[in-house]
Amino acid sequence: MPTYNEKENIAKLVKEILVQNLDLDILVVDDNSPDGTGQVVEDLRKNIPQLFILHRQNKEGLGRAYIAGFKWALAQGYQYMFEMDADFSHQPKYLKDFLAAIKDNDLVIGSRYIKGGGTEGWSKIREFISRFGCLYAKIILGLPINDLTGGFKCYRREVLENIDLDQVQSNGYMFQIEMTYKAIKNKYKVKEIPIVFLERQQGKTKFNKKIIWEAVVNCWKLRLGL
Ligand SMILES: Nc1nc2c(ncn2[C@@H]2O[C@H](COP(=O)(O)OP(=O)(O)O)[C@@H](O)[C@H]2O)c(=O)[nH]1
Ligand SMILES: [Mg+2]
Repeated sequence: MPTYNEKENIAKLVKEILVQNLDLDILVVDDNSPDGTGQVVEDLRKNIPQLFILHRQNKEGLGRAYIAGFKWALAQGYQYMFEMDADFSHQPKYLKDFLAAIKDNDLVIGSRYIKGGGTEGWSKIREFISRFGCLYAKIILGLPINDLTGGFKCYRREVLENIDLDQVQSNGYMFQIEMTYKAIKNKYKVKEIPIVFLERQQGKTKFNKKIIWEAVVNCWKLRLGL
C-alpha cells in the first residue's frame, strides 16, 4: 500500500485487512509523509508482526512507490503481491475474491467497469473522465480490459519477475495501464473481478491534471513502442 498523508486511514485500514484472516502480510510504502503516516505505522508494527514499512525519502509518485514495494516483495519470496490504496477506496472485503481468482490467473484486476462493479461518491464528471480514460486506453492499446487505471490488483510473482521494473517509467494512472499491458503482452492470464470503489472519507486525493496528461500521451508511446 503506497501512502502519502494517510494518517487518518492507515491504522484502521491495517486492522480491517487483518480481520479478514487471510494470512497476508502488509507492506506500506511511505514517501516521508509530512503528516507522520510513517511513524503511525512504526508504532503499529510494535504489535503487528505481519506489518512492514519501506520509508522513502521523497514523494516520487505512485509508480516509484509500487516498484520499490514489488522489488521488496520479490526479494522476500512472496507468491502473490497486491496493490491497494490506503484510503478505503479499495475495500478489504474483496481481498478474498482476489485470492480465489489468482489461483487460476496470473493477474487479477479489481474492476469498476464490469457487471457488479462501480464507483460510489464520485461526481458525474469524475466518473466520466475515468470511464473515458479507460476506454481510450483500451482502444489504443487493444486490450480486452475495461478498468485499466484502477489500482486494486493482485499479481502472481512470475508476472513481476518478467517485467523489467526499472524500465517502467510512468507514475500516475499510466502506471496501472503499463503494467497490465506488459503482463498481457507477456501472455499472462488476466482477469477482472467486480469491485465497488468508494470515494475516500478522510484525507486528500493526489489526483491531478498532470497524471491524466501523462496517460493520454504515454498510451501512444506504449503502443508505438517508443
Ligand atoms: N508512497 C506514495 N504514495 C502515494 C503517492 N501519491 C499517492 N499515494 C497513495 O496512493 C494511493 C492512491 O492515491 P489517491 O490520492 O487516493 O488517488 P486517487 O484514488 O486516484 O484519488 C493512496 O494510498 C495515496 O496515499 C506518492 O507519491 N507516494
Ligand atoms: Mg484514492
